[in-house]
Amino acid sequence: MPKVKAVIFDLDGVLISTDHYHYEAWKKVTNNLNIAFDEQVNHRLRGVSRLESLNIILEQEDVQLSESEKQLLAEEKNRYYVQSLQKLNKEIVDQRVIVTLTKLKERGFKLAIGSSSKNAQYILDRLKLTSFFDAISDGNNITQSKPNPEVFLKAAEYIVEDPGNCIVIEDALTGVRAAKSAGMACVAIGHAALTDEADYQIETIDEILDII
Ligand code: B16
Ligand code: MG
Repeated sequence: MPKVKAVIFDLDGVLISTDHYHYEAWKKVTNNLNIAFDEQVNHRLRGVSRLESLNIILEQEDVQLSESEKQLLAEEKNRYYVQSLQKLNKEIVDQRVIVTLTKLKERGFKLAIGSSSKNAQYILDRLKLTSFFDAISDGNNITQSKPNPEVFLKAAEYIVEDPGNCIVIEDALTGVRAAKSAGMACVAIGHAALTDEADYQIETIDEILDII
């Protein structure tokens, strides 16, 4: 592996887990529509953009909606989700996250976020994590979501680093594929650790400190 100079973190599922908030928000939308939605479908939404998530939910039930109807449902889901995000605060951040980010900064690595979420900045602010990062690449600055590499390539561009010197930490298979197709090394954590498509698998985030 070439010398790693920068670490790009996925947000949801890596630095914080808001899966259940996404699930509850989509559940309210699907209940209103009277269509089926369960934890297994929710699992397929990991790392996937809001509109693509809705398409995955609708394809289960073969529901046809116009683009403007979908837009309204995605906005409704986001209102529920953002309401839940009010519960986030710095006390709920796993101490291993703080220790890992602190030590990586001390060791001179550039740190960036590479998230599909359009709420990434808000979440980081609520968790008081924003100051650790040199750049945030998220759902607001991309046109194609993971497994397209755009979000990670933009992160590398923002921190002025060669993609080959970046390592990505991801919890979603789509994110692992995005990282690999960006030409970056990838560490899988959580659900993505079940795949061998990443270069490394870890159980807890502080294990990165032994890898790079
Ligand atoms: P939003 P990540 C992703 O975040 C989530 O894993 C995924 O479930 C969600 O649909 C996506 O963000 C979009 O989020 O609705 O807030 O824009 O894992 O890429 O940090
Ligand atoms: Mg994720």
